[in-house]
Amino acid sequence: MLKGKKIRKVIISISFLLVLIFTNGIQNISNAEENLFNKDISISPVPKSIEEIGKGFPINPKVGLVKEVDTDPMALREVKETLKEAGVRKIVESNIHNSLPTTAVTIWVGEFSDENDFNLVKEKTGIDEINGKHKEGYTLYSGRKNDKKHIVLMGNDSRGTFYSAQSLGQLILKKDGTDWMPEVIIKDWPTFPIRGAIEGFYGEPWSHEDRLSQIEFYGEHKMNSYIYAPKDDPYHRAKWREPYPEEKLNEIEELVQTSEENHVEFTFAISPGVTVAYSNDEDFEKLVNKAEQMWDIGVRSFAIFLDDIDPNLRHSEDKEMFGDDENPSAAAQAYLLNRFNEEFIKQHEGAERLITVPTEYSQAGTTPYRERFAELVDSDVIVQWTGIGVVAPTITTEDADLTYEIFDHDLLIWDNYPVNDMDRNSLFLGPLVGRDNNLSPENGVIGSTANPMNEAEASKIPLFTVADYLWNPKVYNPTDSIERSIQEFGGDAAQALKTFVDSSYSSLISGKEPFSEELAPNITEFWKAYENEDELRKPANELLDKFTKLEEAPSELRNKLDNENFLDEVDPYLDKMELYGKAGKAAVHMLLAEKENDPAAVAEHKEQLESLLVELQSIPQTLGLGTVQPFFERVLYGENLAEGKTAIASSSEVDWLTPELATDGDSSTRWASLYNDDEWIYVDLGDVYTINQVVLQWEAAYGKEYKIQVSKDGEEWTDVYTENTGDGGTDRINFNPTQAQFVKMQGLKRATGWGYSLYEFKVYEEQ
Ligand code: LTM
Repeated sequence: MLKGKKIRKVIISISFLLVLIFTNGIQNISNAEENLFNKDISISPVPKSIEEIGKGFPINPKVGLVKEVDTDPMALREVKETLKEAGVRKIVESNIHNSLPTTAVTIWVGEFSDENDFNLVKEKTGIDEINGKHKEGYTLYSGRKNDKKHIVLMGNDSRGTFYSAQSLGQLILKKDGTDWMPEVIIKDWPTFPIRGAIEGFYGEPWSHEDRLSQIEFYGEHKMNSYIYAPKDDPYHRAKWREPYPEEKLNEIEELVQTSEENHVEFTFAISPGVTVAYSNDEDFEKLVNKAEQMWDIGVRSFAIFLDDIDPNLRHSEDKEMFGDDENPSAAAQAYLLNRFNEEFIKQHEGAERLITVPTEYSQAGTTPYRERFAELVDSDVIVQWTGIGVVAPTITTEDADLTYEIFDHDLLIWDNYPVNDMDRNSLFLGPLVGRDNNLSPENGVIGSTANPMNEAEASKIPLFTVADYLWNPKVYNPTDSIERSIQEFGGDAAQALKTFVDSSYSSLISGKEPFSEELAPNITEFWKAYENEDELRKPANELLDKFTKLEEAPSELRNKLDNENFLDEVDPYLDKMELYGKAGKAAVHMLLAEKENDPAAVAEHKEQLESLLVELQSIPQTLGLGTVQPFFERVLYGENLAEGKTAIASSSEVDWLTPELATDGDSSTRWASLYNDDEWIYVDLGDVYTINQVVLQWEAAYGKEYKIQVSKDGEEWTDVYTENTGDGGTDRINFNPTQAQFVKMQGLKRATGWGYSLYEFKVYEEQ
């Protein structure tokens, strides 16, 4: 935690300032004084309002600290750590009711909700009005009175005080080696009451250490919720009836304690739906026993999840009891939830509201199940919802209003971002996007928990942006937020980390590939100069610089980033990135050598490029560098004649998986046929060429047996190649040079029950 703070102190966030000034009228940074330091202020999540009121002052080695008897101990801990880091060696502590310190700098920490106490703080420090209404809110004031400097950290409640301490840790800056406190008034509070993460993915659960570190991270970023629901923790789902063994229980107890110490609500979730008999008393008892086991170690928040299960009732006793209901599943589930709510939650004083996720959590609009579920489930149960779609590209206020109307229960978003359990060879490091800036509890949404990646450390990069959004969605700016996340996480290696994040951005909610997009104009300029016989050096050097960035970022990260877990998690991705950089350089050098009529150098670079491409292929992890592979292919095989050309197919599986998507040059889009063996697709090259190579980039629905046929008129077809043992992936097919305008993949036998599906269908001319 300490290290994180140190890094934050030197963050430069001019863009943050711009966000404050231009995107939200509430915020106001006074520029009455020419003060360079305001450019360095970076608080994340972005506060609701911040006003700079003076030049700031240095933090002396000896400071006073005034607290209340019941000042939040975690806030005090944070303040003391921050002060220690700021070089404070002596803290003169006193209670507000005792004699006050006479130090040059005094820090006041507490809620000061008693009127007399507040008046005293006012009189001594000069703080005027406060923001006292919002839960978890705080006022942070730093200024001067009678030659003394004061920092007031005043929470509206204990969590608010804790958050004011977190903001303090981010405010103190380094100025010529001195720790410097800017003079500001911050009035801040969260928009969403529940903000956090749900460890709700399939696959390898996080380690105990990962979880401890996550919980601290949530506290630092003003997230207040962690839902424990790893699908592949057997005691959570498959073996839900069994109590946790002692060792696991001890770990969970430590998680609960750490959560408390970081003002995070630990929710224990159980997923009994795979095997439970909803009406069975013994099953109910097992459920309650499991919850009791958790209660005894300090858990106060519970969830029963019913996602990804058979929507039909399986047990005869359930069929008997609920079979006649208008929606038997909803009735059975409501029975179990309400019984647990009544007989466990309501019987335990201090228990939080029960949380659930229904079986139909991602559909658009109403369904008979949803209607019945809404009608029957106790009104105080919180319902999780993923937005429209399991991984919702957007979540709008309209979606929320409609879903709230349907479920008629408070909604808590289960945001399936940045989860990558469905694509274990990709990292989703980009910011949260597509969530409406105007979404708020007024739309029935009381918060959101983001489902992260199996890679815990790497998840912190996008989770930072989730925290930013949930605290202050109105001013949330994904580009600015991810920038601040990179600065914080990357520290000295921030630049290299940015290159890495920009190459691992793509996800199901954002098709963006920033590094690839940055590279695209360099590639275009390079080819333009190459083809027009223009001076190639300048565009070549610019392109080489970009590839050098890719090549060098991994070693810079490995050398400068003090985060072994992260480096382990992303190791193969870094290897791949380095290879891309090397291959890119070899490709550029190959073409330069060709222009310089140096066949020996061409051969050398070509061989190097080919062997790097083999190495690249051997690493299954993927990066969001879509423009790079076509560049390599063009260098080696010439232009893809099919790109952008008309494609015709025998059928499309659905109307949006059209044939042109196989010739659009974008390997993330695809054509798919109906589920028949004899389906086909052909491309019209627009003219007759002498061709000798076809590349088929298959989706999971690939051809086991197929032919490549060519034609000059699109009517008479000649076979040039037959495949009898296709294994999917990428098929690079060479055949004798032949003249053709039309090139066809004629399916003979599908490999799966699906049809044929191609990301790309490429055709190359003889070199
Ligand atoms: O989203 C929900 C409610 N359930 C599961 C998650 O456990 C899983 O991690 C995500 C992403 O694969 N999809 C789900 O359907």
